[in-house]
Formats: sequence, structure tokens, C-alpha cells
Amino acid sequence: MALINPDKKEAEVKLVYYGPGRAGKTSNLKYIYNKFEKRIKGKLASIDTNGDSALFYDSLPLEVGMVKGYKVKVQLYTVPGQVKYNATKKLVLKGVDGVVFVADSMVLRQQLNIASLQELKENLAIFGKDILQTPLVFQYNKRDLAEQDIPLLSYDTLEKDLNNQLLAPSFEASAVTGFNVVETVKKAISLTVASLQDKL
Ligand SMILES: Nc1nc2c(ncn2[C@@H]2O[C@H](COP(=O)(O)OP(=O)(O)O)[C@@H](O)[C@H]2O)c(=O)[nH]1
Ligand SMILES: [Mg+2]
Repeated sequence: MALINPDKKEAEVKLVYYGPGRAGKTSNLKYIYNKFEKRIKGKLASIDTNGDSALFYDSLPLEVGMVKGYKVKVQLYTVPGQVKYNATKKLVLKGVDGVVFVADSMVLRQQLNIASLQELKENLAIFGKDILQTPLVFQYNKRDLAEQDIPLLSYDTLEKDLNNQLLAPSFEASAVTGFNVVETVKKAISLTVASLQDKL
């Protein structure tokens, strides 16, 4: 749930990038950080999980302006991908207000996308949250790999396999070129802030 401070007229919402390992979650935050560096007060913090440098979760603070007289901050997080870090994933999801699900568009990764989405549903349920009631945006990442003749899932297949029932907004994207990275986060922020509005 959002942190709301009525005395200071400040609110902070938590947006989590979820998805299988190596889908491009950290790359999204790095792109956003580099693009908006001058407007970002904090730093991109990458937290090493158990000394394994390949396994990070990251956080990045963004100021998004005023809502109903409140100064609103969005804290972006990513979860580590590996299954064995499910405890960390649950911790990152605690108090989540919105989710960007980053799917890997490579044909070879579709089972991992599907399993990760299922895991997200289960982890949200632990905190009493229904995925259908949670602001959610899908990002189908790595579209640039088509140029290297790597087999990619079509947009329609990704929609059918992942978003058939949830019917969330979705974007094809490339966290490496930046294609639709900002559009993804903007959409997720606007859905999340809209749901915060009712609580202020
Ligand atoms: N070609 C391509 N590679 C990507 C893209 N996004 C991420 N990667 C690469 O995939 C690997 C894993 O990315 P990372 O952001 O660490 O994934 P995370 O585990 O989800 O945080 C890195 O080598 C990235 O450079 C993309 O859109 N296109
Ligand atoms: Mg990462």
C-alpha cells in the first residue's frame, strides 16, 4: 500500500518490475535512470543478493508531481529472477502498488514467462492482493532481436499466453534501444497514481 503522510502532504507509491531472470528488468531501470538522471534526486541502488553479483534487486526514486495537493513519489523496484530468490521477490512485492511484468520475447523463454506470471499471482495472493485488482502493465521486451534473426514470439502469441484474461495495457519494447521503455513506465505510473487518488 502507498505511504501517505497527510502532515507533510507527501505520498509514495511502489512500482515493481517483475518477470523471469534476464528478461530485462534492470535494463529498464538503467535506461530510465540515464534518461532522467538530471531530474532524479536519488541513485539507482542495486542490492547484491548473498554476494552473488549476478543477482540484484534495484530501486530508483522518481518524483511525478502533485496529485490532489500531495507531492507524489514513485519508487521503482526490480526483483531478482532466479527461483531460489523467491524470499527476496516476496519482500520486494510487500506493499506493492503497481506492477510492470517484463516478458522476454524470445521463443525459448515463453515457459519462463508463463511460470513467472503464475508465481507473481501467487506472491501477490500472499499479501492478500488479487492480480486483477492490481495496476499492471505488460512489456514484451527484446523486440530488437528480430533484426538478428532470433526467433521471437509474435505480439498476438504473447497476448494470448499472458494477457488473455488480465487484459492489461501492453507494449512491445527494447530495454537496450529504449523503444517504449518510457511509455511503459508512464502507463504504469498513471494507472498506479489513479488508484492512489482514491486513497487520498
Ligand atoms: N537485445 C536485447 N537485450 C536485452 C534487452 N533487455 C535486456 N537485454 C539483455 O539481457 C540481459 C539481462 O538483462 P537484465 O536487465 O539484467 O535482466 P533482469 O534479470 O530482468 O534484470 C543483459 O545482457 C541485457 O543487456 C533488450 O531489449 N534487447
Ligand atoms: Mg535484474
